[in-house]
Amino acid sequence: MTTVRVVVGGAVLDRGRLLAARRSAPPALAGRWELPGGKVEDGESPEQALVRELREELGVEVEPLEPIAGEWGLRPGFVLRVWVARLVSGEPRPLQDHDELRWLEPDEELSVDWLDQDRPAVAAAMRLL
Ligand code: 9L3
Ligand code: MG
Repeated sequence: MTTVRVVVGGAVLDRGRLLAARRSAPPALAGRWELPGGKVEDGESPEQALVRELREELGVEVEPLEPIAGEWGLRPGFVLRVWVARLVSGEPRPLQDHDELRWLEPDEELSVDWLDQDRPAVAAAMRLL
């Protein structure tokens, strides 16, 4: 049996803007922008993992709302799935793995260098703004 591990990303929306996070690690990904998140651990749902990851990485509380249709291959054995999420409380700060955060307006989608795998979900999330 092959188990595919899910990496969950959050399309965090607040006041008509989408949160983008610039990775500081690992070196191969540093400087590229992503929808923040991380690996779903055993026994967790993707939504639970997203809430945990964004608490750890950004110091915020979010409420996952709905998945964006689709999944995108990462390195072998890992796929990216993305949930739309609402910022519930806190001001995001780059506590781990990121060195810059930006809230993007609808016309700023292409103003940062997104990781390739994140681009379809970013486009879908921007259509929700
Ligand atoms: N990844 C890609 N796009 C994303 C996220 C959150 C993660 N939106 C990739 C980068 C890493 C792997 O997934 O290679 C695991 O992510 P993390 O646990 O280092 O955040
Ligand atoms: Mg992460």
